[in-house]
Amino acid sequence: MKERLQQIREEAMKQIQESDGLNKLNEVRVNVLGKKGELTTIMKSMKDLSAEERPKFGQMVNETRQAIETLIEETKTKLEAAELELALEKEVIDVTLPSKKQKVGHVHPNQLAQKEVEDIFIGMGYEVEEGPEIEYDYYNFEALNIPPNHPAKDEQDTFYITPDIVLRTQTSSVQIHAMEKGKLPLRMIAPGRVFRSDEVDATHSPSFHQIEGLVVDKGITFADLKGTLEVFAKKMFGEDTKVKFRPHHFPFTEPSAEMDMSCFKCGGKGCRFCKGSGWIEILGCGMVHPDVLKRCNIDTNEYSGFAFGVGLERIALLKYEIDDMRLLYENDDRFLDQF
Ligand code: 2NL
Repeated sequence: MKERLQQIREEAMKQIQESDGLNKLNEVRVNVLGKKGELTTIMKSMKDLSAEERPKFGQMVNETRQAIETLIEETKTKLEAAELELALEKEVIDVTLPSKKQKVGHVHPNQLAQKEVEDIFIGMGYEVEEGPEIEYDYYNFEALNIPPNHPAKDEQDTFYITPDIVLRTQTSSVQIHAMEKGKLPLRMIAPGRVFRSDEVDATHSPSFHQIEGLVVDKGITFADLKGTLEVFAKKMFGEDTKVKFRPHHFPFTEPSAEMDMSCFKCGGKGCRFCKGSGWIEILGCGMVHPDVLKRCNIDTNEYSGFAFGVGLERIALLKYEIDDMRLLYENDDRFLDQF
């Protein structure tokens, strides 16, 4: 039996040393020390020994068990360290590698143009105000002198949410709210998204942007309107820009006008850009209709005002010489990267 014990010990030690992983080591441990292991089996056969041999042999078995357990522990520690080392090596991150390139966006030409218009008017003491894109019929039409039977109110031109709630067709509603608040004088611009039930083509879209302007103060005249909008055109399109006003009609202004500016491409000689006329139509404007002021509880004996509206896309197309409005909505990187 002693020899058998010695054999078990040597065999176990060898197998432990040859273990190449924690699983293998555990297998050896179970085979030798486990409930049905070799060492346990030999312990059980101790009953066949004589009474004096038994304690001696018992001690030897215990020593063997101890020695095997110690070696298993040591080997386990070594194998664990080796496995950790391997894992760390595999997971190593090379911080010197170049990172993935994140594409940097560009400011949209609409935004560029809006910012420029805003800065020009802020420079003249105007405030920039915003308002809701969904409006009551009253603020979009009625307050602006647009009567119930006006063609602009046709469902072919306006998106209706309910019979008296619409997607705003102009940002004038923001200015009506401002006038209703009653804090005068008023010098403001209202940039924002507006909606018209239009088919998409090179110059139309069901959703576009507008900037409206409004001044209400004592003694405001058409001369103030002309001077202000001339300064705007020069700052926006260059100091050599000339402007002229043509009579027009809007329900919310009286008198009303459209402003043309000299073509910044040919300086007024006539070219493809201005279709040979030397002039480019740029905005609509006028003196705020007294009925509009009165509806906002503004005393027309004391106060008067002027207003204008300009399409942001139109400004962007002109300023950056883009020939199709659809380019502004497609978000094609190759287009936007140019700005
Ligand atoms: C255009 C030009 C315009 C206004 C908008 C306005 C706003 C208030 C009162 C009076 Cl609160 N007028 N806005 C005035 C003139 C022209 O827009 O071409 N629109 C389609």
